Amino acid sequence: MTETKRKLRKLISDAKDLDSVLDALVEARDRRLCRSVKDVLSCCAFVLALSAITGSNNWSILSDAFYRGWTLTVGPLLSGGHQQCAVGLPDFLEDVLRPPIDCSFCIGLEAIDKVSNMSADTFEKEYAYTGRPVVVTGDPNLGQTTGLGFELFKNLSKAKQLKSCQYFPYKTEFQTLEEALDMDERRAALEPGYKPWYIGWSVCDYNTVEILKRHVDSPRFLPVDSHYKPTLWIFMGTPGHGAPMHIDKVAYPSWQAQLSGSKKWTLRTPLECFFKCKRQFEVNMEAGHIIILDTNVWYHKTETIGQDISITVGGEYD
Ligand SMILES: O=C(O)CCC(=O)C(=O)O
Repeated sequence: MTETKRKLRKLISDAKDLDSVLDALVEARDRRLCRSVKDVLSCCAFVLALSAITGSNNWSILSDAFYRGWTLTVGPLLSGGHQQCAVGLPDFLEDVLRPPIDCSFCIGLEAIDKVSNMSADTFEKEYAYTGRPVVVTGDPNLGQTTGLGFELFKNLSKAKQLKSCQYFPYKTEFQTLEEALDMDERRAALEPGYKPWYIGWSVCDYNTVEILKRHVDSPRFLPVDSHYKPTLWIFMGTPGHGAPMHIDKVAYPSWQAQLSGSKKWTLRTPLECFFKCKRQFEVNMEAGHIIILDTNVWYHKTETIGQDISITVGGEYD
């Protein structure tokens, strides 16, 4: 007897009524259909990735055709008849199908600049809109950061004053930010024997942003006429953990200030720039450093290093 038949037989003997048996069968059929659709998509993705890597001009024609095919045929078909398949494109396909990036932002770049006391003028001319990452030290606004840490977040969360818009549990088991901030105090304090953790979340609720802004200011060198979104991002966690390699789809470039602890950033150029630019950069951030990064063009991953919990706050500017 095949594995599938064995499973079905068990399902039928466990089932309470005919309806649940039928549901299970429909589910099994949909899952099988999803699998074959995913196989076809993977093949297409492979061809697209290959043409992207080799810099083929056919890339945009191919990816455009793929997107059209998806939105006109596969998407509606999946969402109409087979709810389980009606998911967005898998992450790796999103990556492959994103519009190709103009590599001018990384051409000739050999290392990430470190600038102390960056002026608004230099920032605007050399870094703000060029896609060149930079690490800034000695920003006076960051020197005034007070009390932003686990304790404050925990208290705000308990008082229902910490509203998050997006939450990333990464490899932790915490389903919500509230759950994460309610973790065992000894685990939060990094006591030996307790499980490591790393989480991130965004705050876009006006009142919550205002509360956090009493504790931390945006970097002084950001363009004065920047209408940056009031959203703030917080990432924090224990050594050895961080965010996996990914590329973002956010509106603007970002800044991120290291408030405490240390974190290693690994930046990778997109595939289409592999033969035009250096492929990978690393930079270690210490408390008081601010990284400027266009996370829409740089793949990036992070890892807390050193002995302490890393806490960062960041945002976007335009
Ligand atoms: O700081 C981190 O650990 C992750 C940051 C990140 O992935 C982002 O800003 O897109």
